[in-house]
Amino acid sequence: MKVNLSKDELAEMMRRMIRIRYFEDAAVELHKNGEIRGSLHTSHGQEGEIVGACMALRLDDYMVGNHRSHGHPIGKGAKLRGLMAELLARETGVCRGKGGSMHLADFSVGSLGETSIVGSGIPVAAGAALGAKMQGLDRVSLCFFGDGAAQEGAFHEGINFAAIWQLPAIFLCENNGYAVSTPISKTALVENIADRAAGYGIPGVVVDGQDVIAVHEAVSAAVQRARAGEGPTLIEAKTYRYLDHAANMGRDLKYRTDEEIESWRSSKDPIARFQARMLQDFKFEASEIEAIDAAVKEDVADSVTFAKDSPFPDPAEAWTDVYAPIVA
Ligand SMILES: Cc1ncc(C[n+]2csc(CCOP(=O)(O)OP(=O)(O)O)c2C)c(N)n1
Ligand SMILES: [Mg+2]
Repeated sequence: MKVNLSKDELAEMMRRMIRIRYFEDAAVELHKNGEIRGSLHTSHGQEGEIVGACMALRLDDYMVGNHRSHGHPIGKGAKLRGLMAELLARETGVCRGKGGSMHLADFSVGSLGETSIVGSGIPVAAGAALGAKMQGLDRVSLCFFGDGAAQEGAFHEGINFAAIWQLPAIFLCENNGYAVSTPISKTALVENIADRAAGYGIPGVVVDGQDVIAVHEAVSAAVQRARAGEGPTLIEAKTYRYLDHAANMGRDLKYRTDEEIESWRSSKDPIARFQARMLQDFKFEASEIEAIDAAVKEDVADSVTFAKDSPFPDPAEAWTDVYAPIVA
């Protein structure tokens, strides 16, 4: 589906991709210093599919992430201060410092949350889509999950449920080729995860995840179908993560070569590719892109200052906001 994007929308695509990249660059540094505790999964290399998908959604549409999900709320339009404060476990974080890197949720942009349980977001997204349908809202629900998650039982149950109820859901598999150190060739015999859509009676689409516009067009078509009451779509974005599975996790496993990583970085980087198109096809001036870049750098630096200046949560409130109140 061809989408006519305005110059402002194209600029916004670039802005959101580099917001993710610089935000995560900063997070990696903070993790190295020991200021961010616990594990940190980054999406360097995957910014194209994240932003292409999120920008096909409305602000009030739902989005569910996974363990590698700093980029998803940023792609959906979240402000950086609350996200960075959450990574640094501060009271001003989007989950008041009690969630951390793997549990960002920002309801103000429809980001329903993330969990570290691989595959668990798929039924949650189906549930959000069911809720929208039952309430007569024309919202859609998009779930990001990895190629590893596509091998979990929750994938089958969540997608089949959404299919039989014709729910307004989009299931977006971020196929980055690996689940930690296990290549997709060892976990699935089908060539494409999207081929499995046929088993649920829904459309399956494969898209180049390094091409932000191609992803945007594929997801826009799925959103249109979903809003029209025609049910879910399974989209597989072929992509790649540049860094280790998580910070300090997996470097010694030697499951992929430096050459492989370098070839994706040098010839398929979603930001560099889109920047080239902005200059050649969309007639941006280099100075316009530089201005976006400089503003994002400032915004990321501001989020770090804000987070560091914020207090930690009061230990007396350890249980506040953790459980939903029981309604009799
Ligand atoms: C149910 C479950 N099984 C195993 C794990 C351990 N684990 C964490 S991330 C991960 C790999 C997930 O791979 P994929 O879904 O491809 O996402 P990616 O990390 O590549 O983005 C695994 C196995 C887990 N957190 N939850
Ligand atoms: Mg993966």
